[in-house]
Amino acid sequence: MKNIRVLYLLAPLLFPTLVGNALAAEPVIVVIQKMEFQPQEVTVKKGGLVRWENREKIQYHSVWFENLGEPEADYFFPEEFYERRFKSVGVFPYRCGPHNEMTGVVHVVD
Ligand SMILES: [Cu+2]
Repeated sequence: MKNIRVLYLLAPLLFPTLVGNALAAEPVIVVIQKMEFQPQEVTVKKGGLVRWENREKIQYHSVWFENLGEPEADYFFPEEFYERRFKSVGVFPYRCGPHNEMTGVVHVVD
């Protein structure tokens, strides 16, 4: 958990995609609860921000865009969240690293 907190502090330096939230519309929220992404599919405009909020009681999860060839994403815990900005149009499936059956899709449109 400590590592995740440090990551959030450093995130604007490490991940430019997380910068500039204040300039964008409200993020689209995906709730993580009962081992599911809710809703399972969301659509955002190009440049839009998606925020995954962990609302479990004790269970950690991740949001891993495995199909993009990225390394497995960090876990985040109840009351923590993960954000990602989508800069290109497309269909982006993802899953939870530790729970194969938890899947979702982000559609990015012009
Ligand atoms: Cu999970």
